[in-house]
Amino acid sequence: MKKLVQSTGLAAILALTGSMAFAEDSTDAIKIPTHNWSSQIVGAHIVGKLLEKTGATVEYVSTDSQVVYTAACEGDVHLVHEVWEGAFGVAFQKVVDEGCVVDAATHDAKTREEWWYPSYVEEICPGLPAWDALNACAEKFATAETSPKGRFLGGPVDWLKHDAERVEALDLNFEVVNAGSAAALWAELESAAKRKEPIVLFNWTPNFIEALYEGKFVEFPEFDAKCKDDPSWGTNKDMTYDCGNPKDGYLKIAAWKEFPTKWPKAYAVLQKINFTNMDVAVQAKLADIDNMEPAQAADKWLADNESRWKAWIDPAS
Ligand code: TMO
Repeated sequence: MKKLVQSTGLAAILALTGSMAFAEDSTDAIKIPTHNWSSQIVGAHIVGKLLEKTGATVEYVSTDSQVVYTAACEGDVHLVHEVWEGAFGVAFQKVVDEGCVVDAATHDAKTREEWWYPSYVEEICPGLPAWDALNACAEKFATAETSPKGRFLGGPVDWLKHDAERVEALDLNFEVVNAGSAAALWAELESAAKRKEPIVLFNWTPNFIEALYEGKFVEFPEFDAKCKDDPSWGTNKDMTYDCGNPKDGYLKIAAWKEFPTKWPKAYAVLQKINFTNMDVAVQAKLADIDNMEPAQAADKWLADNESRWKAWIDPAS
């Protein structure tokens, strides 16, 4: 009897150490969010295809780009591979501080999201790119909807750019009109550029737009973390957002806190994925200029970057 108990105990110990040493990734699907701009959607499919190479099953879930951080906190989605500092830094940091999301990796890409104009606008509004040149020519940017104020064409509201707060804090004679989609931004830019009409709109880098148009970002007062929390910081002593967006913003990968233990092999790959500015721009271009479907664009990127991702999925590297 005693012997039996001992050997059962030994078997249990062996089984336990075995399961620890050879922990297999869960067969549950890894849920990857897709958002409303093209590099992100293509990149999501690249990330998905790389995780599939570890044996994982993945599922793509269309998700609001702010709500995604709560969803990742609750484990409803499992990663966010394009965390732009300017748009999502606050939402991301909040869930990292709560301990439910981990900062899995930082891409090499440096990002900027800001008011932007095509180059010919400098002739219409001298003094640009300095932000304080805008008020003198605000009326030239007016539309029927905003006249006599100038129109700033912002991105979809879920990118949460605080443009209206900035307009107020810097006393700009502009009104923010949010585009319903990224495609609507580019359509307005194209039609303005054809007629060389004044336009100032939200844009970012890396993006495919820089391959199509010469242009510049408006230079607002330099970003400082205090600008968004401390009204007394900056030129306006009573208001926050009297500054621009970060110029060298990070691009990070976030993961649900259970990801590393639930899918350890997939997590090791996720941590090695590293996109450059060129990668993100190319991902946008494949969708927006070459009109590829996301999965097809992802296959193209993977075919063109094989030696890089082979190193990312190699457990020995
Ligand atoms: C988050 N975005 C790249 C659309 O600015």
